[in-house]
Amino acid sequence: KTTLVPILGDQLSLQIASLNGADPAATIVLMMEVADETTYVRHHRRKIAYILSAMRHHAEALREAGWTVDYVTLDDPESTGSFTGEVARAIGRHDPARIIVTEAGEWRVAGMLDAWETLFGLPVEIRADDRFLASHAEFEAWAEGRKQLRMEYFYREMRRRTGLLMDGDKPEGGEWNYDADNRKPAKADLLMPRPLSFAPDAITTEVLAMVAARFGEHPGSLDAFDFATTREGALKQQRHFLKHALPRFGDYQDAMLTDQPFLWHAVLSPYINSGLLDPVDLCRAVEAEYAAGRVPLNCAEGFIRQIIGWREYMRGIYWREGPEYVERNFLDARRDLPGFYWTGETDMHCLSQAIGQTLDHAYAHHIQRLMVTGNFALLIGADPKQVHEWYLEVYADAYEWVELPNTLGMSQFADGGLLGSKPYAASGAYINRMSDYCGHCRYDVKQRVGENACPFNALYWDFLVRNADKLDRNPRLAMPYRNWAKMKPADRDATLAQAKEFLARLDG
Ligand code: FAD
Ligand code: DLZ
Ligand code: SF4
Repeated sequence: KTTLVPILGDQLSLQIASLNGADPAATIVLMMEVADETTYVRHHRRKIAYILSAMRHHAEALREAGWTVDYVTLDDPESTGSFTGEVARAIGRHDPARIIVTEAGEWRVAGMLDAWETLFGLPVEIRADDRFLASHAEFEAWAEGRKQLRMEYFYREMRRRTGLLMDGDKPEGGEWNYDADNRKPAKADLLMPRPLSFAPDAITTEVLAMVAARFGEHPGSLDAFDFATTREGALKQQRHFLKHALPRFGDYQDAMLTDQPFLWHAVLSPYINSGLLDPVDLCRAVEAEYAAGRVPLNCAEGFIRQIIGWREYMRGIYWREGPEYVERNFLDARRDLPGFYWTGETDMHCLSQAIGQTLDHAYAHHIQRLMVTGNFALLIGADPKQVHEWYLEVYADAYEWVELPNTLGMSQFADGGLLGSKPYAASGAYINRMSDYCGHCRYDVKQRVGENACPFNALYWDFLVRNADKLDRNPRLAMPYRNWAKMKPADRDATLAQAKEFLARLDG
């Protein structure tokens, strides 16, 4: 009898744990395109096209490697539309003795896998996902008994564990973190790197037609789709990044420029999260660039920290906090997310840039997500669950385990400070410092009140005042609250009136 190995859409690696030690002659790999996964939120059409095309290419790669793959397409007329329904049908087709599966990436799907053993009356082995450095138990053990969780300390553990950028038991160069050298504003120039473009092949072309026909109601553009959809393609993009963008990654990590969607970022997250690229291999390749003298330490360290630090840490928090994490709303924020998040049609240039490129490419880089779209949602008091769903929909790299802690925790402060010691709230001055957006905007970033005042300015103060009972004892916000107290009463009134009027227009 055979073993059935379901491989989910974010498990696209030939080394996936569920295939470890398996006998190709006695294994049926099951891959399932299912309606439930494509519609549990209204995913960006580019994201669906990427995932389904990468799945179909991965099925080919598995077959070439000698595996028998049973692949169910989305338009299969018999499809039940769910993972559980499709596994049930596959059991009917193959009569396996057992199921082996790699743990799911999200609570929603983990619940399905947990039910299979009873439901199907078959042994079901759920294996840990060893593409991550820290297992759930290891993260728990690290977090246990600490008064406060901070990414920086977790990150140092991961450095020691992997030996990445370590000089014996000391960090390379003497410091763990070189962020002080990063975060410079950038200027556009002709030598800026651009990610590679991959022309759709026959498989991708077919998927694009299916997605266009089926997901008309979903946001986002399919035009000029140019993602890699194979491991080879993703590796090409990885090499391109190492050579052309990594050498300045750290310096310009927080910079934003008009009509420059990618800057010196890797644009590799969809490939890492779905399994085409291995995160630790990527970090080793980055370390090798540093060792060869081609990349400065601040860039290599900054990049490696994002992956073995932030990425792992977010996953740890997601599983530790449990399925109720999504319900948290520390600031009691209730406003609907404005409609322009789905069109990009706003006269605030920073938002129209960040949202516009998101709809075009299913991509925005970290500072756009955190300090433009996230910051604005935070300032207006948008419902964190709606904000979460928007981020989960619109980015090609979005899976709940990584998106939710970033959005609800880091960006919206809805967990009350588990992930960051203060909310990432900022006025227009921050955006002006890190970008050229304000120079192209109809608003004046230097003004707080009046018809041309940058909306972020009054909203920033309104946010602090509105949430004073929850935030004014935060030592990291002492300075802005002091500045507010020092402001003339008439200026304070005018600022709050300005914010109130803006919010009323937004709601209207
Ligand atoms: P680079 O800037 O080049 O960074 C390199 C890699 O580091 C990324 O590919 C990613 O794997 C990792 N990384 C960097 N920052 C983070 C982080 N904060 N958390 C986890 N990994 C990180 N990232 C996702 O992968 N999926 C998401 O759904 C997601 N949602 C986010 C939502 C919000 C509100 C915010 C503020 C951040 C979110 N991030 C998410 C983190 C980050 O913005 C993206 O990982 C990054 O923009 C991906 O682009 P890149 O590959 O060019 O990254
Ligand atoms: C995101 C996604 C989409 C859009 N479609 C599928 C699909 O049809 N089949 C599939 O196996 N996976 C898909 N995925 C990714 C899954 O949602 C992801 O693998 C789970 O969330 C893991 O917990
Ligand atoms: Fe954004 Fe304000 Fe700058 Fe306009 S002036 S781009 S709204 S920060």
